[in-house]
This record gives sequence, structure tokens and C-alpha cells, in this order.
Amino acid sequence: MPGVIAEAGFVSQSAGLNLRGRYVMKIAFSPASPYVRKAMACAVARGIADKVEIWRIGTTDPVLKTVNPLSKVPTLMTDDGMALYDSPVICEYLDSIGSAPGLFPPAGPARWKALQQQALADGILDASQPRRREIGLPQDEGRVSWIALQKGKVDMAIAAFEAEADTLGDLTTIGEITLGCALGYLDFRFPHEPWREAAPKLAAWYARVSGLAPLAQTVPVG
Ligand SMILES: N[C@@H](CCC(=O)N[C@@H](CS)C(=O)NCC(=O)O)C(=O)O
Repeated sequence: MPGVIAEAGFVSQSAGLNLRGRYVMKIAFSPASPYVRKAMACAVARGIADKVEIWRIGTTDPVLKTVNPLSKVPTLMTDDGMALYDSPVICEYLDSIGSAPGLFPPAGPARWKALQQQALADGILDASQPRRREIGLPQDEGRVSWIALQKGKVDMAIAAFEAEADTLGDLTTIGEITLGCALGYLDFRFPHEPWREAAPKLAAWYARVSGLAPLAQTVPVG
């Protein structure tokens, strides 16, 4: 695996090795990506953000696909030379280091709940990101109905989180962190599509947790 970094050619470009010839942990990063934000929010929550070097790279840069065939961000290069993706895997890896309380509960109902919330909040992103791109293209009938279908998924996911908003804590699980990043993405990219009126309890939760370090220190830019 260490060869991956050397072959990728970014050792010389961005110091994949430190002065002692050891790999440093680094994350392929975009300041506007909600999935990158999620990984960085986990690093903040775990108290290890200062150990993750930012590697700014475009998703069309040929170097990225030499370590991640999907050429996506985030991709995490670990300090033993592994390339990890996608964000659920990266977050679980970050949860395995550091000494702060874990974001992935041990096997049992709390774990399944946290993973399900992560999947649902990732689903908001998975429906919203491509929708934003499609909205900017010529609107034929197929595209209009696809956009409406994706928007419907987001609305249903918001309704599901509203129904369990009373149970949400202070970004103590991967589900809550992902949800915070997903709501932040809606505000960031779809400010003209208000979601709070239909989800007042979720809005109150989000207002409370937005000021906590994992979200406050990872506000998107772009
Ligand atoms: N499921 C992935 C999604 C990552 C993703 O789609 N990232 C976007 C940036 S926000 C990307 O790299 N897009 C480039 C592409 O799809 O080619 C994750 O959770 O990490």
C-alpha cells in the first residue's frame, strides 16, 4: 500500500511523506463538499483535526484517481499509506483513533440507529447534489420529473427526522453529525427552498448544534 502514495505522484506535490519519511494522514479536500465536511466534523469531534492534513485537489485531477478509482472527495490517505473512501468508511476510521468518545456506537440498537440516520442524511445529500447540477441544465420533461422525484426524497427524509427530532443529541453519533452536515448543505445550496417550516423541532435542534465545534469549525465555503 505505501507504494500507492508514491505512484500517485503526490509525495513530491504535497508532502505525503514527512521529513522522517513517514506518511502523514491527509484528506482530499474541497471546502464546499458536504461529504468532506462530514469527515472533518468527525475529526473535530474526535479531537484529531490537527492530525489531518488538508490536500486540496480537484475531482478531475488525474492524481486523485490513482488513489481512488472513483476520483471523489473525500479520500483519506492514512498514516500507514492506505487510501480510504467513501465518507462512512473514513468516518469510521477516524473514530478508531483518538481518545474522545466514539461516534459509532458498539453493535446493538444504538449502532443501527446511528448508521440508519447516517444513511438517511447521506441520502439527502445524494439526492440534493446531483439535483443542483440538473437544475442548471435545459429542463425537458424527464429532467423536470427526476428533479421533482429527488426533491420528494429530501422532503420525506426531513419529515422522518422531524418525527424523531426529540431523540437527537449534541452531535454525539455519526448519524447526528451527518444530519447536521446535510441540513447545512440545504441551507448552503438551496436557501430558496426553506425546510424549517415543515420541521420546527428539527430546526430547533439544528439551531442548537450549529454552534458546536464539529459544525461551527467546518462551515462550507464556495
Ligand atoms: N458517497 C460518497 C460521495 C462523495 C461525493 O460524491 N463527493 C463529490 C464531491 S461533494 C465528488 O467527489 N464528486 C465528483 C464525482 O462524482 O466525480 C461519500 O460519502 O464520500
